Amino acid sequence: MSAKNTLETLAKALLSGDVKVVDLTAPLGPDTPLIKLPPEIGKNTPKIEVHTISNYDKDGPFWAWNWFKLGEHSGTHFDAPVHWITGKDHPNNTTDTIPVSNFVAPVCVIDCSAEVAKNPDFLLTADGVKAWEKNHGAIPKGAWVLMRSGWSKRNGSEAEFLNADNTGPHSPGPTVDCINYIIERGAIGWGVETVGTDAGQAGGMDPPFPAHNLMHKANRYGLASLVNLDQLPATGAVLIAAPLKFVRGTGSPLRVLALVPNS
Ligand code: 23J
Ligand code: MN
Repeated sequence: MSAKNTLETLAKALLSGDVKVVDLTAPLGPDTPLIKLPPEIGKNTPKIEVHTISNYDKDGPFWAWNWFKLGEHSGTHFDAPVHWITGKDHPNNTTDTIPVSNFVAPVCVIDCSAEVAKNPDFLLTADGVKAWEKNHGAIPKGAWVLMRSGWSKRNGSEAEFLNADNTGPHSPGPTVDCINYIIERGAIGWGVETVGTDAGQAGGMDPPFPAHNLMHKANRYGLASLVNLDQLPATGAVLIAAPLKFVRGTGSPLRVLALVPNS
């Protein structure tokens, strides 16, 4: 099929509902849960603030508008390679310079929700990814790989979402060998339902925070705090994830959408 026919078919399918648009984005506001790093390892991102400029009043009689204070890594957000020291010297590693062709890509969804329901510290391994590939085919070069964990059910409560105790946060994520394997397959990025792309206990891995350390070292991307992954097929959807064009941005809140065949 020609590219023109492909797009005409897509446009018709969007209008007819044969292709659905699924929102993978959590609500963004002052109640959005934010990561809490132990103060010994670094500073934290500030609470989100929204301030009124005018609300059809003396400050602007016919209009309403607000301004906000927001960390780059807040809510459903994109991690650019420059976010991590291992990715700092890559070309086009910031939100304003990443080639936009990377913002529309096929997506593989690995369902770990049963394992995570039993164990909040569940880690997806390279063998886990290979077992998924036996059922669904090889991860195509240039695809996003998303870990479906069911964790977004906790997104309404910061305490449940962070799930921290005196031994630190307990939430699922990838092992070092999992990330090395998806990089080898040519994945463009790694996305999760949790507050960051790494597991709660990933600070103790070697290297620490492997999803950040290794993906960004390979000039690849991350997506955190995704929702509605249970509405995606294992393969066959297209992800649209375009961060704001922050100049030299290390990441950005964004609207993440998936184009999904209506089953
Ligand atoms: C800074 C330090 C550690 C982590 C993170 C940020 C994130 O998860 C993030 O939002 O990129 S783990
Ligand atoms: Mn981040």
